[in-house]
Amino acid sequence: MPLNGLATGRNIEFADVDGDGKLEILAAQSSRDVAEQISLTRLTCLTAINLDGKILWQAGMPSADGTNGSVTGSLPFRFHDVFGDKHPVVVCVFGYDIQIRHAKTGRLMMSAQTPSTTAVSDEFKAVVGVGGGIRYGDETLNMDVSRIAFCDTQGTGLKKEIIVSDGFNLAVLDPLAEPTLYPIFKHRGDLRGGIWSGDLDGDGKDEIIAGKSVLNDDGSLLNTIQNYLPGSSLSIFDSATEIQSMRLCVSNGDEGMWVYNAKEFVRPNASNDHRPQRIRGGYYSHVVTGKLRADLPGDQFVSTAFDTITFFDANFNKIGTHQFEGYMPFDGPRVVNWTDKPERLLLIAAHQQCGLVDGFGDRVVTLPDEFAEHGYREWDVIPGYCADGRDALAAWNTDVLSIFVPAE
Ligand SMILES: [Ca+2]
Ligand SMILES: [Ca+2]
Ligand SMILES: [Ca+2]
Repeated sequence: MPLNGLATGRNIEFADVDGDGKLEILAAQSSRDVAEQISLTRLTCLTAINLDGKILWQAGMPSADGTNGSVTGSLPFRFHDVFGDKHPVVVCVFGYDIQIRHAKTGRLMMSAQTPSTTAVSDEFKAVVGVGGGIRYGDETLNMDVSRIAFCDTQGTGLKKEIIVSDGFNLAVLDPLAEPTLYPIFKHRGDLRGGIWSGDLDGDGKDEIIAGKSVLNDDGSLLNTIQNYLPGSSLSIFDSATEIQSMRLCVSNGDEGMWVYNAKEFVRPNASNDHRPQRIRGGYYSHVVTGKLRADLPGDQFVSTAFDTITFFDANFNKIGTHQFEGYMPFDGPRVVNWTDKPERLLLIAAHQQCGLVDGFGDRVVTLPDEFAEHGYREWDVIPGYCADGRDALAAWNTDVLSIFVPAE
């Protein structure tokens, strides 16, 4: 399908936008020119497109040059069932306006100013540091939201609350609040990196991990992840089985990786008496998990480091490494359900020659020549796309997006 530059980088979400059972895409654009022209910050255009390339709706202002982005990372837009009524909506932030849009039509259902930022103390500046072009956020304005996530701090059983963050400020918004989208609580900290929500202490309400901060369901600070420095990745696994308790992995540059029992973070003074498992020797990216090896119990874990992929068993013992010279791996491998066997395969790099590899690091699926012909830069897995539940692969550049399914 044609993309016509409407997606900047990897800012595409696959979703059944109109509820007819077939997938569409949401493509987000960040154009510096448009941002300057109509006073926006990150997201400048959001387009719902079906897989024939027909535009269903568009918000913001499209730019002919979608590659001229002022923002290279992820843009603030998400498809989610915010009202818990099985009618998902699109949550997006244009400039300092957070919006909830009707997914089928793009019609604006509600909008509000993004929450105000919290003033920064000198103490906070001293802790966070000033190197590497890091800024604290504009002290006089509202949040320039860079991330959207969802949580359930009220214990409703559905993730209906919206988390917004600009990297230093975080707010949890109630979509049914009066006034509209009013914060339930706000938090200030070094929140750069991913946002996770889930029940860490078993009280039926979500805790939130954002950057270094571990927050209780009422917004109070439970703990700080000291090893989580800028550039680290955080991976959290809550699929507990007999030999796997909930794990929290912090990979931190040359220092290697720390593996914590995530539930330790909710205990008082946990950081003093809890010793994480330390994995040395190499730089690790985001960790993924899946059933990769039939000969080993439980699931396995995988992380990439430059051109090396490292496999771990269910207890985070290293079981193998494999080198992929010449390929640029993703910031974390992708687990793919591609064969009729229970074992999953891995997508390591956006490179045709790399193919799909198994839990031993061997290439078992060769990708078609079309991958190389189009020079796709962005790839993703579409979970459960096939009628039999198997996944599809999507690959795209600024002009065109293709979806690939297993051959048999
Ligand atoms: Ca659809
Ligand atoms: Ca909880
Ligand atoms: Ca709690």
